[in-house]
Amino acid sequence: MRKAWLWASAAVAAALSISTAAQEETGLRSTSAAIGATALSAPSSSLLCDAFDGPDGPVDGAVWDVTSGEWRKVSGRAYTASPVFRANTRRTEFRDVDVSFDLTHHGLTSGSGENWHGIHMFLRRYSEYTTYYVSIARRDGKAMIKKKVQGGPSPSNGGTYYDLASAPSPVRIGQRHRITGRAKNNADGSVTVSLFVDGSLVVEAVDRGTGGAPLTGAGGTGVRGDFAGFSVDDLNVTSADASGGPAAPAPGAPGTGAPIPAAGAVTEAKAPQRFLSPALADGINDAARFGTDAEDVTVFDASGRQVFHAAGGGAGVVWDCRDSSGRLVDSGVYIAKIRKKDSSVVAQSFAVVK
Ligand SMILES: [Ca+2]
Repeated sequence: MRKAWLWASAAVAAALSISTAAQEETGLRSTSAAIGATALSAPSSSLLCDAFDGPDGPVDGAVWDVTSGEWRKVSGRAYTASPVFRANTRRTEFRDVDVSFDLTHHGLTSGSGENWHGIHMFLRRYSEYTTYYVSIARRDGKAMIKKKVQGGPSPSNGGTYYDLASAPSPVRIGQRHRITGRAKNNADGSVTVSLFVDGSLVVEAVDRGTGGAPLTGAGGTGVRGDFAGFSVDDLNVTSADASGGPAAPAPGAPGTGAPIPAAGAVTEAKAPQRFLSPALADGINDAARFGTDAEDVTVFDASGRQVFHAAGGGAGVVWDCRDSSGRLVDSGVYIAKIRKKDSSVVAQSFAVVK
């Protein structure tokens, strides 16, 4: 019962607060505008659609094969903050398609790491060794199109990555963007792979056989994250037979993310933080700081297990992401039940990433 209450009452903010440090490190602020606007075409036929609605919990295992990490539906969006996240569609018949989804990048979950850490998409994924690979937002601020081919001169997990094209990524941390990846065969046997953000073409590559034959056959698609916290909604795979840009996104979906919230007033019971990165210990989002209006705070993990409880005593409760034994909690979604001075109870959710 307690678990049911928690998930039913947890009003999960769509826009988590932003790690300024992570944003600066990624350089995403300084990225330039998209390289070209593209006319929007009429919606194509939908081949696969996941709105991630329904009860909170794991994403639909009949649709998704999550081979690494965790992907959870919370209030109708799919969240992950797993350091190594891989989710592939079980269906693999996608050839000339647009793969579109609503993306909010909540920030990188590690203060240091490789340039390629970030959020990516698979297109025409034949296997973990052979796929087109579209980097949507990387630590170094780039969007990139790559191809992974089995074997090759410098194999990584059984395949070699070849860079096909790159450009600055327009994806901003804390804002919602409509992402579309496209793979399309050409009459001459080459394959064009494109990335659109909010309806504009960002980067495109024509594969004429880099590292091996173009991947002209049908494959799966998927989403990948490396040390990134992000959420996804309204994923659609549509036929890319129609020429032109991706189908117009739903009104209000792209680029309409709420502005970065200001720090909450110190009396506000809820903490201004939503996204906690305690392992970094850099003073930014290391702890949830509840205001003095919070009489006491109890924090539960996603399974309903209590991990923390404290009374404010007029000074405000601080949860430093540690459980009662002092151990940093695992990465995941946590719910705080906050009893206010007027005895009313409010819930607040947090994504903890280490
Ligand atoms: Ca949804």
